[in-house]
Amino acid sequence: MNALLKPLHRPADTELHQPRILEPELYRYGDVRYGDIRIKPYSPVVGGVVEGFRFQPDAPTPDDVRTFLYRSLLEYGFLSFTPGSIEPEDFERFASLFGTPRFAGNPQAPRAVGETNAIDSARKKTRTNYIWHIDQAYRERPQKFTALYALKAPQHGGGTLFSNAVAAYRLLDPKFAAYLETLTIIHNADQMGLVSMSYADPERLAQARYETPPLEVPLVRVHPETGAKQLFACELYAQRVLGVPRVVSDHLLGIVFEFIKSPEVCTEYRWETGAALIWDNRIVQHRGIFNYAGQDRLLHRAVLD
Ligand SMILES: O=C(O)CCC(=O)C(=O)O
Ligand SMILES: [Fe+2]
Repeated sequence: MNALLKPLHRPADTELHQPRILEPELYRYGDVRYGDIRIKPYSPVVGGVVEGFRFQPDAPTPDDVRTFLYRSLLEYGFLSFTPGSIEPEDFERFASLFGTPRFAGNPQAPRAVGETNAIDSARKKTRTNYIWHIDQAYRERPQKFTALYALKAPQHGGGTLFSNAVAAYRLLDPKFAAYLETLTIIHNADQMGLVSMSYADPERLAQARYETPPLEVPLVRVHPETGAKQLFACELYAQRVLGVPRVVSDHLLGIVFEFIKSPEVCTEYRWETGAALIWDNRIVQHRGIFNYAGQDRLLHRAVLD
């Protein structure tokens, strides 16, 4: 008899008959301690909350503490620091613990202090930060980390959503995942109008367009430090999958975007004034949530190579 023709009355093989779930090692439940510092999971598969740490601007942060925080960032995807951990004027120096700050603003998100830029609800009219993305995924060398500091958090709403895009990849059927790994896509900074909407001056716009040509990138990216595979295609920048018909490209990207949004791998980070956040763009995807109309929201942002 054809091996595919199986009688249906026998009990189903639950593992073969249902979609994949995440391996237990991707979940974080317990607290981790290092001296006075404690890291609690923010959600089961993405994010950690750092407690018991206070950034001292006048004394070098000990190497072992810095290494602990850095390793934890690679483990949790993002780390949040509770209000009181970092003073607003120390934000850029704090962020420098994880990498070298590089200015990455535009007229809508202008320079704040030093190399940081501001995300200010009073000024920023572009809304591309509310579309799922990986920062600067349209560049040859995108930034590793992004850090934010809340100078003014809205009382209601205005959170930042995170997806663990490594875990999202691990939700895929392995054969399908292996196929996706063979594909490249075009990431285009202006796919959803980020560049066009940021510059009113035609010459500056032309210059910005020239500096950010569409780029061929892998659909699945390998983290250079951990070796983990991340779904790299993101809604804000992905234009098309190369080498397949338009309809296939649309559907493949649609599946990737659906997986990024799986509640199993997502969480909403809720801001408090004085809180800081840093994430590894090689692990997570993120987006803001626009549900705070009429309230002020002011974040300072450091981009780290
Ligand atoms: O507004 C937000 O919560 C997201 C900001 C963002 O995308 C970024 O800072 O890179
Ligand atoms: Fe972003």
